[in-house]
Amino acid sequence: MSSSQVGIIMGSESDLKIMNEAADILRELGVAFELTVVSAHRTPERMVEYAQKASERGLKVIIAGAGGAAHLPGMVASLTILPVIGVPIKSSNSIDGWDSVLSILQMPSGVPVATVALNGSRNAGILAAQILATSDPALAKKLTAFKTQLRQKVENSIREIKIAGYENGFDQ
Ligand code: RP5
Repeated sequence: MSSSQVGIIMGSESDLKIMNEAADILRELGVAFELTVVSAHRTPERMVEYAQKASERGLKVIIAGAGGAAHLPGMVASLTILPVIGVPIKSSNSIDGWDSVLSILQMPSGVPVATVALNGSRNAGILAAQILATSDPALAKKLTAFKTQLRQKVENSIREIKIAGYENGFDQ
């Protein structure tokens, strides 16, 4: 049994520079996670074993990142009923990121992958935490504080722009 709630996997070590943003936000929110490389094409048996054992090992959500012909998130989703969040990566073998996006996004009916933006692994981490927060009030509180910070940041920028002399035109 793993103590991790979220499994972060990626097709290659070269994806880590993007996928570490999911790890960072989960760490900030105090969510236990594990992180490793699982390649759909280069280690297919490892991928099948990882996906099939994820639930019994205690994971609740899987975040899977891959670039190019990005089959990892979809194939993992086909092997587990855990929610899978897919992160398309603009990798060295990717045609401007579009191949990664479409490979992960365009799943057939019945096998969903929650696809975030290209290189959007921070959002994948936040979404994983939000899924866990539906049954974790302490985590829900942290996420509410996180969203409040986002709002305050924008409110501060609105004030600063006004102070800089620009007309607001929409005073609340
Ligand atoms: C994909 O191919 C990986 O997810 C990675 O984004 C890309 C390139 O992998 P490397 O050749 O850098 O190992 O399978």
